[in-house]
Amino acid sequence: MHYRLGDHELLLIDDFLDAEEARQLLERLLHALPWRQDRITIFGREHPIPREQCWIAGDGMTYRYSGQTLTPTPWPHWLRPYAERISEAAGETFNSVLANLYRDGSDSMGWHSDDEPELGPEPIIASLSLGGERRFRFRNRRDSKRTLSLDLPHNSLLIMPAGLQSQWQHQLPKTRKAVAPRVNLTFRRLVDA
Ligand SMILES: O=C(O)CCC(=O)C(=O)O
Repeated sequence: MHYRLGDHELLLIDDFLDAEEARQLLERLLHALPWRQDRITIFGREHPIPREQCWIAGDGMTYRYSGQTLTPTPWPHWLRPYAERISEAAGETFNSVLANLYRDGSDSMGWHSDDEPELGPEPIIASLSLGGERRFRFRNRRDSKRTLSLDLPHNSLLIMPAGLQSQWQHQLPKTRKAVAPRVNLTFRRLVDA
């Protein structure tokens, strides 16, 4: 499915993995990753982030965002083949993943763009969703009334193209609906890594 966002085209691929493969990958991610609820500082006050996360990358590839410095968990060997398949689908060579765990509807991610300097000027981001379906929203950085909402179902891959991050922000809002835990893997390429 293609969605138009200003000059950009988003691609959402449903049923990206085989059903059994997706189920097994979700189980493995839930149980085998060293999930952490890190803390961020907003206006001088420290808060726990409303989700758990795990930064997966090569040795020494730290990642800074929202005042946090994430030190990498090494690539689990079983995740590598997925990085290769997703790199192929997105036309980019990903070398790192930010994994997010939304335990229930009160976990969320606030408005932001994936525009950290480590990602270079025009990053392509590919985002694999596993588990409970959640709503995902975009808003234009210059005109916040321009928005787009889509639902990200289990086993879908969203590809955000080059150039999108500098013009659009995204968020994963909280929901009052009863939702199953969701794991999201955002594949990234750290430049000069
Ligand atoms: O959970 C999601 O689908 C979004 C994650 C996200 O925005 C990010 O990791 O930058």
